[in-house]
Amino acid sequence: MTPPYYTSSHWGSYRFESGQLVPVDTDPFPSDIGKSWLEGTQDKSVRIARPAIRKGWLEHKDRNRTGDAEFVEVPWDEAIDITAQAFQHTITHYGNQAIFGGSYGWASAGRFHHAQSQLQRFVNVIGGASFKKNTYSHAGAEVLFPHIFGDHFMKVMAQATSWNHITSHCELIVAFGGITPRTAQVASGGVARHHVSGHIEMLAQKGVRMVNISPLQSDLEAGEWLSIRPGADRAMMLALAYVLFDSGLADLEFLERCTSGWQKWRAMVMGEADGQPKTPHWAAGICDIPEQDIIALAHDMAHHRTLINMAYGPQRAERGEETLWACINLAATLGQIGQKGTGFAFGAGSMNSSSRPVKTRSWPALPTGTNPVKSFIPVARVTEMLEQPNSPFIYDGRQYTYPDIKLVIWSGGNPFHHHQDLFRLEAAWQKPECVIVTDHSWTATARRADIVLPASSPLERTDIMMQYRECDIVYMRPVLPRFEDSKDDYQIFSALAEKMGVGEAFTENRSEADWLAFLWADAQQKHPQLPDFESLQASGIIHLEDSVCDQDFLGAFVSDPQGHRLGTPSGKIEVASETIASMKLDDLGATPSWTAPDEWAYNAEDMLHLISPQPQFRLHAQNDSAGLSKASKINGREPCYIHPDCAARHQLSEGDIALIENHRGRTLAGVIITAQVRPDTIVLPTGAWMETRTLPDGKLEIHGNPNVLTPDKGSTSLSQGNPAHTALVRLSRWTDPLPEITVFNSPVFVPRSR
Ligand SMILES: Nc1nc2c(c(=O)[nH]1)N[C@H]1C(S)=C(S)[C@@H](COP(=O)(O)OP(=O)(O)OC[C@H]3O[C@@H](n4cnc5c(=O)[nH]c(N)nc54)[C@H](O)[C@@H]3O)O[C@H]1N2
Ligand SMILES: Nc1nc2c(c(=O)[nH]1)N[C@H]1C(S)=C(S)[C@@H](COP(=O)(O)OP(=O)(O)OC[C@H]3O[C@@H](n4cnc5c(=O)[nH]c(N)nc54)[C@H](O)[C@@H]3O)O[C@H]1N2
Ligand SMILES: [Mo]
Repeated sequence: MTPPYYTSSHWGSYRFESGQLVPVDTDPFPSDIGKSWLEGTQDKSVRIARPAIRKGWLEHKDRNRTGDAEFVEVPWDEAIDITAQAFQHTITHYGNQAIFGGSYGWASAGRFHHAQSQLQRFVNVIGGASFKKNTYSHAGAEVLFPHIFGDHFMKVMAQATSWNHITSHCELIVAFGGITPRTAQVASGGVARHHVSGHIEMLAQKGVRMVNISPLQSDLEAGEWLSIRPGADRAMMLALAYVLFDSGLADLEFLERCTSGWQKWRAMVMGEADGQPKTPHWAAGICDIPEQDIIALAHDMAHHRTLINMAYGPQRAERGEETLWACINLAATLGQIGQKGTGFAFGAGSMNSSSRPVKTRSWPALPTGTNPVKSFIPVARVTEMLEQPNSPFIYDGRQYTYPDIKLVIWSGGNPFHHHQDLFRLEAAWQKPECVIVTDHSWTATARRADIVLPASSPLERTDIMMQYRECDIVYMRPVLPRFEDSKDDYQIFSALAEKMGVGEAFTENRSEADWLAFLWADAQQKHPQLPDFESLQASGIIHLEDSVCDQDFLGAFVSDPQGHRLGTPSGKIEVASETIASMKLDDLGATPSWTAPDEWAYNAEDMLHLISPQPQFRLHAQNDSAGLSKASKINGREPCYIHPDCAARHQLSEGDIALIENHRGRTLAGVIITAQVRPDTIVLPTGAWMETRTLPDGKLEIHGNPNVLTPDKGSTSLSQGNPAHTALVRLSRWTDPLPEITVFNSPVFVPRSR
């Protein structure tokens, strides 16, 4: 009997049957994203078939890394030789810190073939590399939470109020940025059962009031919509707190018992600190929510069991961590933190794994060793690092220095999708001596590399999906043969390590099968109830008892603040922080306040806010060439969503192509007209593969990639997180002939010159 074939991804787990990927039976709300996975993986025109070296670099080491470069295909042994030499050259002449191995991105969900882990292990055995801290997802929260809650971000998130408690006990959900099944399709490390839709349905059936405070109605369809101006949440939060203090509804007992610095916070809210009382009237003029609605909502919050959720999105914005802090302070002022199903949540719908705390379940990971190099960047400071080697930067209150990078290696990530201000990145990208990419597809980043090494895809390998919040373990079998001459990242780094004389240190003489057995043995040690490896292989999927724990965020602390002191200097929730104040940052003080973002449509009338959310039909830029994503495009471009009034003002009709531009860049997107978005806001989801044309008046991105428009600067100097959701743009109809999209065709391959 042939064993069952299962595989898994960040968007779901599948059985492979009659040539199709069928979502596992246990998944109540399978994601659509998987529908195009097989097709995308088999797309010959986007897959990288053989090692390829950019011709200009191969022949005269030029750094002209543009999207339309020509490549020379070379045999593997030559590619490995050249790549190993590039590493060796960098190490010999500049030292290991001149290698950038930060390589952010969302490659495979498998535990072994996780591209970043493989890369990290490789660079560690060759002496280390400069690296990155934090994520594009929530750098603001990662740096802020230790100061406010006194613990590591992941540990704070592990204490989240469980969905079961929310659905059982909550009477009012106030959701900044919504709670949407769109983003809950995904979780880092894999999904087996999607559950957020079920909880939202349950809340709707119970008639729980849900308030979606967002520029986009679909962020919580089942909710009432308060259409807030992007970037203005902090003003609304301050005003809600104002009503609570002003009406005697603030829980002073909670503030006194469980928080530190609340008088400073109240002084900021009431205007004693800066002369501006944060009244609903004041806030209404900023956030565009009527004064009466703010007052009414504050009263409802105080009179109901209320959960305040903030999606990750509003935090990926200018001063995003300050908004998050204000949200925490609002919840503290309400005083319901620690009670059943209420209080504060972060990103309850931003990932499938959010608000799903489990009893400690740790899974093995590929051991990556230690990195002897200490230089790092906050993840989204990559352009600045390349532009300004040896210059200082501030991060979490300390000053560091950017490394002088000569070699960049990226595995399993796509900076020409995920980074902001991509034309600026493209210019900075010409600075290193060598850029190496391993990927399975000719992404915008691969096209801008010197050495491109074809990785196999997750559908072509054996692996294990063990996600820490899931109760299913999937033994991933290859459902396709490895594409053409592609190799696993493990094979690629093994060959490179071998060439550089550290082969054994990298492989420990283990094959893929040995590593999987090794990881499984580690899992068994952590969880003795797990069956042996052969049983895992035979069954393909193992269902464990669901260890979700029903708990409330900071429940233990709130019931006994002295007995369960937090790890903050005060032992309490810091609604004002002396530590942050002592950093003397230009852009963040002792307690959250309001400053308008630098880009603020209120002051610039012909400008519109651009927000660039996660795409409905893809994971970021993955499988953008395949059916599901392609079918959503308009004339081949990513659709943008605009309000009917906005469309009328700019003489745009449904299906037109819009030119969206600002001082950083410009892009072409298809037009969808909907009353679900604010009239002053354009929604252009992220992830269209960047393709540029150089016109007489400058560069044009032709595919609808929002990141040629978004700003590249730290959200604040505390976290230096990315501010992707803060940008102003102009909108007009594109009337010139439409440039053809060619980014889904293979690059041009040429023979090397004699
Ligand atoms: N404007 C805007 N920008 C954003 C965001 C936004 O909301 N708006 N969101 C940000 C966020 S939260 C994130 S997390 C980032 C995501 O940014 P990325 O993670 O960089 O985006 P992906 O497209 O998922 O890139 C993953 C890459 O890994 C490759 N890959 C997959 N499997 C393998 C493998 O086994 N081996 C190798 N070598 N490669 C593999 C895929 O082909 C793909 O190119 O984007 C950020 N950028
Ligand atoms: N389908 C799909 N799901 C995904 C991903 C994907 O690529 N595709 N990526 C995953 C990843 S890596 C991450 S980190 C999470 C991210 O999860 P989120 O960050 O929650 O997702 P976003 O769509 O960026 O943002 C959520 C919403 O915030 C709203 N928003 C933007 N700016 C503002 C603002 O100023 N104020 C308010 N109130 N709302 C605002 C937008 O309308 C947006 O729809 O999503 C995950 N889920
Ligand atoms: Mo993310």
